[in-house]
Amino acid sequence: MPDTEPDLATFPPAPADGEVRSLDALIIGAGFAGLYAIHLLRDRQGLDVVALEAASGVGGTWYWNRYPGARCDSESWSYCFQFDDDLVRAWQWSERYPRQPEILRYLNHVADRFDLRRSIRLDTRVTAARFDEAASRWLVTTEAGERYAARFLITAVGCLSAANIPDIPGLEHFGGTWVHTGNWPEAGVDFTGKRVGLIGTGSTGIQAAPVIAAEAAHLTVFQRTPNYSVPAQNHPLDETFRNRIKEAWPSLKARMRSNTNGHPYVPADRGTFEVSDEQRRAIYEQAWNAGGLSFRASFRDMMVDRAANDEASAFIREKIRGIVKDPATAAALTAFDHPFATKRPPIDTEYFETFNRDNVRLVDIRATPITRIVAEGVETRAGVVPLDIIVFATGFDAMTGPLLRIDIAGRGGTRLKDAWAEGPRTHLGLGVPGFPNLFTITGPGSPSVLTNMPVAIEQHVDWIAGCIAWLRAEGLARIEATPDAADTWGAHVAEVANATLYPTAASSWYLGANVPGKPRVFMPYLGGLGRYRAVCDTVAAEGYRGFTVAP
Ligand code: NA7
Repeated sequence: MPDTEPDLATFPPAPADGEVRSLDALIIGAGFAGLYAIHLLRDRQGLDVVALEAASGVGGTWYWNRYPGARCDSESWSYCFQFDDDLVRAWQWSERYPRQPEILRYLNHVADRFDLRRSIRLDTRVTAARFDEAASRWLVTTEAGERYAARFLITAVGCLSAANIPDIPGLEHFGGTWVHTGNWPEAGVDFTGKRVGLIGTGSTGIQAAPVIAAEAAHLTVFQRTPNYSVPAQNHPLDETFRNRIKEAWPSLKARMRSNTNGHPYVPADRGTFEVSDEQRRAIYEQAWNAGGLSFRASFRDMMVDRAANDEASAFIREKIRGIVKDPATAAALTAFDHPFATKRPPIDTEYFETFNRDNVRLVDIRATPITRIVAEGVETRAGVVPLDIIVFATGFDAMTGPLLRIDIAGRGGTRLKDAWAEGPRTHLGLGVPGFPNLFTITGPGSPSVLTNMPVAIEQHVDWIAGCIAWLRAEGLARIEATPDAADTWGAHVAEVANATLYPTAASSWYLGANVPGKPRVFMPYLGGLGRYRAVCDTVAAEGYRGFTVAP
């Protein structure tokens, strides 16, 4: 439910039957990345640009993820566009962590404020893109058969937009309703009086469980991997706080742009064992009470030293055991198999407290695996759990999934899915060898999901727009990442990851390990957004080192 209904009359018209609509740049997606790309390329460079968006409204992730409890884990006032100070001043965030409808309202506001809708075709899913070498153009086809030819193809498809629906036998026989959180119906789902099964305990499941439990007759949470979570400590924002942020904005913005993570908090520069046991405990307590993702920034070695990480883990385990009253449930919730934060750590609002409710039960599917879905509900080795609704909070085919679900063919007809059969291969997560003039916003190999996303997105779009402006100024028609540059960058991404604890989490989506058959490659770049920005700037300043260009 976009809060502002789009005005259909202002839409770019569909190409007529048989027509191939010619463009300077075609953008796939109208979330944060697509919206900003339209603004920069159309309004600052005067390019003929269209964005094609599969959804019926703008917003990307925030259009689709309408599940109960959906919220951002970055602080509202930092999770926004920074390119326009007037926009920053104009928008009032109501809570520390914004709910999905508020972010969607914000993105609709941005679309209106910058008059972006006239360049967006909604309900238009891109199915294929093929590079025409003779004309140096991308030929793009949509599900409805519309055709476009564009000099530049820019994917703004998001990192977490290809829903992962597990292949559990028997789903088609289920007598109730099932839904995936990343594809939530606009009309909502009424849980009143219903027996609900929630499969998955990542960030999404952990946000949804307390809200569903409060509405449903009964909730069964099916947990495969116990997850650490730190309280969000969400609260409303008042005028005084908002004014303080606005006054300090120039320095906060500079910090977010130069920081490792794009967030406003700075990771502490102290080692876990450089302080006394009492001091360490006090620091964890303070971080727990402050809440949010910054818990992992309370010591500099938490993500590189197993013993340091174990200390943080032990603290969180103890906290959870202090909340959950039933000892068996508490034990199942804290039987962690990976170091803290090596899988994306959720932040929650009363997730663990939810298991103290009479109408909530945890089923540990490591102990009693799901065998199949039957008409009455979910069958595990311990018997059938009768259900009216199954909610799949089972995540996404992350980072590469949204790109590979489009049939993209580059030079010589090489398909992206073949080029990436062993895992993604990119230069800076921005360009792909063999795929000229294709730019991947927050693609695999860029810091993306390990940062505050809008900051990473702006950096990418700024760089892409700068590159396109340079190509045009130089009279160049093509740019393409070299295989050597992609291999060198890929090796660097792996080397940086391997120096941390992140790759030790066996089932992490950062590694592609949540999707059966997906190559195990650590996809996001862990070198930090500030450092990455400097690398990208140097590449540009040196005439796009690692890319070849052609007239
Ligand atoms: P996640 O973090 O990938 O979590 C998915 C959850 O679903 C996780 O607990 C998985 O268990 C579970 N899962 C996945 N497949 C299955 C099957 N087949 N059976 C049982 N359980 C399964 O996705 P989210 O949507 O929560 O979060 C995605 C990101 O959005 C998040 O990290 C933030 O960046 C925002 P597993 O751990 O794989 O054993």
